[in-house]
Amino acid sequence: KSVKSLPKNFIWGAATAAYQVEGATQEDGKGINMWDEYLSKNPLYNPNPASDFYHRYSEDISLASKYGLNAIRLSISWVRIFPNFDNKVNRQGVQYYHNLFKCCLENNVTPYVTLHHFDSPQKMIETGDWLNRENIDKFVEYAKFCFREFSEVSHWFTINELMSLASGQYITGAFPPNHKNNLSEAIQAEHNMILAHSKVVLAFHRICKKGRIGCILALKPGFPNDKNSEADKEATKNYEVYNNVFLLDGILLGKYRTNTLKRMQNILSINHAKIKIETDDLEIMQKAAPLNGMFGMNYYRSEFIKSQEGQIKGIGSFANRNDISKTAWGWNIYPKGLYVMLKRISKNYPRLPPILITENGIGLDEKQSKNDGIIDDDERITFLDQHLYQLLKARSEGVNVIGYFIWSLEDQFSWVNGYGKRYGLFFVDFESQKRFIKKSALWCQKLSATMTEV
Ligand code: GCO
Repeated sequence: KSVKSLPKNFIWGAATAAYQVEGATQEDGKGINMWDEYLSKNPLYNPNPASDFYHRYSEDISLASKYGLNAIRLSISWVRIFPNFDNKVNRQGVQYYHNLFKCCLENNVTPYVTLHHFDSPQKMIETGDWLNRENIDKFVEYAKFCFREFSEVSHWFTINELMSLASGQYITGAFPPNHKNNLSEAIQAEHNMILAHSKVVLAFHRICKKGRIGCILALKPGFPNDKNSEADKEATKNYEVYNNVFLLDGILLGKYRTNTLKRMQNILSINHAKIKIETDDLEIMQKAAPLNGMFGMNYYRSEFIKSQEGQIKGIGSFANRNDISKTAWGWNIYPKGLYVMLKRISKNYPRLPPILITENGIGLDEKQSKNDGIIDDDERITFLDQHLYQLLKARSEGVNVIGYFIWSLEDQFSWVNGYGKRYGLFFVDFESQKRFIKKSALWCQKLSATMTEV
């Protein structure tokens, strides 16, 4: 049951994020983002040089092309464009991204560009982050600048993984501003990001005559741990709204359906939390929803929900299933969850635009090969193959899924794991910055050569 060939015109890519690969955090006029500030005060990991992509991107893009990828996900670092969170443009930052996009196009690797990938300007954090509605309009101004300036880009994503960002910032506290257990702030930030996304979609359609825009959500399906337990099933319904459906409704429908809002209000009230949704918000969301030209879904794992309460009341907690294999970081390996989620959103959101799996991959604790040879990552090939198989199964049943981006093109800096969790198709020796091919890159190349009609 492994993938033998890819559909013709399939988007076959790998994904990166500016702050995770670029390094050069103080170079060419770049401003300070929330990670620069946080890591300078809490030196958990050094974000320099990361994978030194800022200087080595042409080598990495030609590797992507050589191993058969026809697309790459990149993100723009907001503070390279507007270092001081005002409207003063940093031309060196702008030029870097022009050079990068030109290199992609010359190598026939289509750039899919994310405007915000977990890297808010520090000055945004200091003025209330997404919770301050003026910052939503700052984001719209930044997006409009990019749409006008980077006309060579025709595939845009607004914000990456809204829920992972808000949860890291306001529930777990792993992301700046490191607030813990604040459900009001987390869900308000998510709603405000959905509003920001919607405003940017409307701006995109006013400015750009061609191209597509979308949003990227990390969708993590929940399944009742005990199918015969009403309590597990009820907790799972609430978990699904909390983790997936609230955001899917906001982005793809431009409204929160009655049942969605009822369950979210219930979760908020039993956690003594509340959010504000303005009527104008919903009008803007409603106008923008049908103008999404694509939808990005990041999938890593699924969870099995038991009714026993966890950190957030009302959404149960995650069962530890010893019948499900896990990664070295304890993440359930459950390829079927990708298929189930694709089928579910295809059924529940009829006007769904083309779907891209914008991240899927496995972090491994890999060592450099002895003789500088090819690194054997069969575990990653198995993981990717099993998930790609589920994607193609959903597609064969009519789901409009048109592409797959592996997380990640190369080993990179991780927000919470530093340099220890390697996801790349290419191994990076962070001392020498030498790249070493892994077997999964050869797997990509082989499949790329099979692009025939499936
Ligand atoms: C990690 C995570 C990240 C995310 C990505 C989210 O280990 O830090 O896997 O790499 O997957 O940044 O879009």
